Amino acid sequence: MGKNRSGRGIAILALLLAASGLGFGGFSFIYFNNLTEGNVVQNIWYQPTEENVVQNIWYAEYLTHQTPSQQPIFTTLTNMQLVITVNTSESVYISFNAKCTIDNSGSYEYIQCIIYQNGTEIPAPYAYVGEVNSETLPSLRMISLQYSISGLAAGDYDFSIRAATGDNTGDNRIDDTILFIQTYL
Ligand SMILES: [Ca+2]
Ligand SMILES: [Ca+2]
Repeated sequence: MGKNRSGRGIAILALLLAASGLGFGGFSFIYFNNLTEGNVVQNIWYQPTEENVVQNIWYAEYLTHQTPSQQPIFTTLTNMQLVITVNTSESVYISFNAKCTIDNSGSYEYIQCIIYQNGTEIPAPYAYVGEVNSETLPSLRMISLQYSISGLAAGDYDFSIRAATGDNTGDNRIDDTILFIQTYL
């Protein structure tokens, strides 16, 4: 009997926690898993990171909005240029984040951002955000651009983010630009 009462207590507690919502997210999640025995994790894939060790980090930001050059001219965004040193066997990880406001007042409008290595365009991946379905009101678009390069010879490298705007009328703006680069082994 004692065992049965205890079991009901746990079940009721589980229901209360589940009903309490996100405030007890951790607990309700654990109890929910216990109650749905039909759902069983089959496999988990996980690549251990112990073998990849960060060597150096470079960081640049510019948190004021700016208007990119008109396409097809791509110019370096303010502060978005880092000269890094790559040592023997190191790989490079690049991350660029930004917030774009496309004003959409004209015909099709967009902002495109490209990574440049020593002044040469890296063709892909690039970031491209623009209006959808002939929007006429401003829209907000987030950019997250990541790239990893291996096999570089040891030496200094210049990485930059250049952008262009396809813009007929009204300024399309890019804001909160952050460039993060790390080398790793
Ligand atoms: Ca438009
Ligand atoms: Ca515009």
